[in-house]
Amino acid sequence: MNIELPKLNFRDRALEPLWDKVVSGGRLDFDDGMAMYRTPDLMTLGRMANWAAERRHGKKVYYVLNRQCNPTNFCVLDCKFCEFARRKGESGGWAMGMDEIFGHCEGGIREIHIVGGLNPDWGFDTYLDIVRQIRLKYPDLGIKAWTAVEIEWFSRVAKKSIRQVLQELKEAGLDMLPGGGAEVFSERVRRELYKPKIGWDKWSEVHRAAHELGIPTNSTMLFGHIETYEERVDHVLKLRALQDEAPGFRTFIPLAFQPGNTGIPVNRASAQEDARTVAASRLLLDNFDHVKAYWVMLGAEMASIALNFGASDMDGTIGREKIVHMAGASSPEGLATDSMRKLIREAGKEPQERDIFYRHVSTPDLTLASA
Ligand code: V47
Repeated sequence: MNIELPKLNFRDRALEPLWDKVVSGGRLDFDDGMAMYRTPDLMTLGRMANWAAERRHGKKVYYVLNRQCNPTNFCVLDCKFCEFARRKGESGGWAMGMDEIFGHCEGGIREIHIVGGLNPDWGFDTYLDIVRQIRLKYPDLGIKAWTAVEIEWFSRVAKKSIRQVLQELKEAGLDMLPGGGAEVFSERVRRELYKPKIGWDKWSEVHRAAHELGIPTNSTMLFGHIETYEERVDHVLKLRALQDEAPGFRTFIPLAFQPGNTGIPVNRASAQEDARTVAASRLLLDNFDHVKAYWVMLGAEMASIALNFGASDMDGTIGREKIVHMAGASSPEGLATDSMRKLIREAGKEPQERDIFYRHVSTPDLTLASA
């Protein structure tokens, strides 16, 4: 899209060569990433990232009428930062039946986002069947389900290759994979906070295989705990390299860590940090369509501000989110469509409803699919 170049008044000279690269279509490197995390000139960084987003999408900011469904929180893993999972026999655990899962798909939504724990009583067939049954009952509903962590575990319990698991899910009606389970790809952080979980090698193997099978995916980064700026930049550059080799990522979603009762120190958590992380990601990820302002973790007001720091997608209306609300997130569990549109307009942008594949859609009765 041809849009006017803003006249930037650099208060930090270190940003000038980055801007020249961005405008001329050049690529930012690791040192540029660090310069963006270190600059005191956050507002200029934001204007650069906003321009990069508007060059792709004009003033449009996307959202989808969706709902999250967490069919089970029983999990064989024990990750320090997770307040959602329960061990078998522990109180506060659940495993939904199909009727309850169908209940999450009602109300005229266009996308269901399904993730849960690794339930030792559910074989791959149960997870596969959830997708198949939703597809049969709701043929037009977009199904975004199971993170790379789940896919890799299915492949081990079912003794099938990752590719085979993904192929079967696709045949059952899966449309795309969500971006969760990535956390931070640093091995140092993984050993400290989520040792039992897969790291970059397996996570990227799953996403690469999905892209090769024509299944689009998202990607995330959990930030604001013990990770360093270097580890954040490295994380994003790994994703960019994978997107070059095997394209298929739709969005990148920086997830602001909610400490809950985990005892993990919150580090560099502030509105400034959120805005900086969104902007730096937008500028580094020159081969990604969208950076998402996930209002559930950023908070609705911060998500609206992030729309001027390079974010071009607000995820969705959601309703019933559990993963971060069990870790004490103070945002509402859902957002009605009119509130979503208002937040986007307040940022000076144009709300654009989408479906799971970012096709433009319009739901006439906006009271439908409210949270
Ligand atoms: O992988 C867990 C994170 C993720 C906490 O693909 C936490 O469109 C903050 O991936 N504080 C799941 N974050 C959510 C996710 C997601 C969300 C929205 C959209 C999409 C998408 C994906 O939530 C987990 C983990 O990184 N998480 N606990 C916590 N205490």
